[in-house]
Amino acid sequence: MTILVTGGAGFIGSNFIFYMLEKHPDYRIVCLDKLTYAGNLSTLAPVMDKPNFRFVKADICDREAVNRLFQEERPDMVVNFAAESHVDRSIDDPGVFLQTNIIGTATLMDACRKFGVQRFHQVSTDEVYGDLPLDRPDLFFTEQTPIHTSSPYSSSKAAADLLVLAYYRTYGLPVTVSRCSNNYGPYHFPEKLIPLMIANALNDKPLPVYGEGLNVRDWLYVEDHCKAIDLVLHRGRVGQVYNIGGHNEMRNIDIVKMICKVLGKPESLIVYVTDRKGHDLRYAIDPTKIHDELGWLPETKFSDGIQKTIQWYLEHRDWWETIISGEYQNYYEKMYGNR
Ligand code: NAD
Ligand code: TDX
Repeated sequence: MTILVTGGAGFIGSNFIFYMLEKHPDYRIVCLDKLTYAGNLSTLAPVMDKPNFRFVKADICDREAVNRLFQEERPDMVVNFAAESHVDRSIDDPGVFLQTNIIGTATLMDACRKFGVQRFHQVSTDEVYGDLPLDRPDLFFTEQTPIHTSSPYSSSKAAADLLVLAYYRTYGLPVTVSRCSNNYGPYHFPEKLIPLMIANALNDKPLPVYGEGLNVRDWLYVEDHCKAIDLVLHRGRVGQVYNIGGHNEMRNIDIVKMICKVLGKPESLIVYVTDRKGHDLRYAIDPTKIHDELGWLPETKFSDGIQKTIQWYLEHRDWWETIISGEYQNYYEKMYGNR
């Protein structure tokens, strides 16, 4: 079994590669990644020398490079993590989101049609459903919830989902789609809420909370997401969408205060800054389908997962300090300088 993992030098893709090489030592894993600002080859150092792992630097939009790789490797399955993934960047400059997230997905699927695969799996997001009101805790996103996006990022992911389902219906491509809630864990890029707050707190820098910090996200430990994708690949029904989430809703402000507490930092570091444009209020996944059909349940409790994550950032200071000392400083100044 050869699995092509795109975007494997990023946060979730790298965790997925580690998980799959451990769980299925007889599989060959080929990682295709463009190494954008979010991709980090050093993350994959622990597996780089494994005989059943190969890394290829390429853009999923590059039809020639993608076809060449399919010709060489003839993957049985493709798992597409490659994407521009940060909402704030999509608000600042949507173009590359449309290119990578939509055109890139189509390019990969065209190669799948040309060479034939057992499965094309699209890693999607709960953000395609838009948001839920804060005063209706009884409402959740199911697979039947209409697509209703807010940001250029989520719109590009929704467009990709629609294309994936269209390739199933029109060409019979054996696809699956998973829509997961917010992940956290090791190798999370420090532009995102949890790693940003950990890194800033460790450096005694202000902790920028958007608006009043009352927006709610449904947090899942990254390894639980990887396990769910593995299950969908092996036992999921072709043509189906599976929601993934662990009923772990938290307000942003409570997360930030928890990080302060664990690190022994004062809450006076918190600053309330101008809200994100179009900021989604609440995400909450109903995971009944993946539980009933595939027996998936989240295994890591948030209180344990956040401890493990903070510990990881304490022990891997080099990894994130290298990132935040480079080009990231210009990004940070642009996003937060005048906020
Ligand atoms: P990330 O930004 O950490 O990693 C993205 C990876 O894709 C990077 O390694 C980057 O170099 C690569 N990439 C970007 N453009 C590329 C291109 N054109 N060609 C090849 N590689 C390219 O993202 P992440 O948080 O790991 O998210 C992975 C996937 O999971 C995305 O599709 C995202 O939409 C989805 N998702 C993320 C979350 C979350 O909480 N992070 C939740 C649900 C779904
Ligand atoms: O500095 C910040 N301050 C702040 O208050 C940042 C970076 C974020 N926030 C808020 C905005 C959100 O309400 O925290 C919440 C989480 O923000 P992000 O980490 O940017 O994640 P989100 O916008 O929820 O999107 C994430 O989950 C779904 C991923 O980045 C997406 O790739 C995934 O699809």
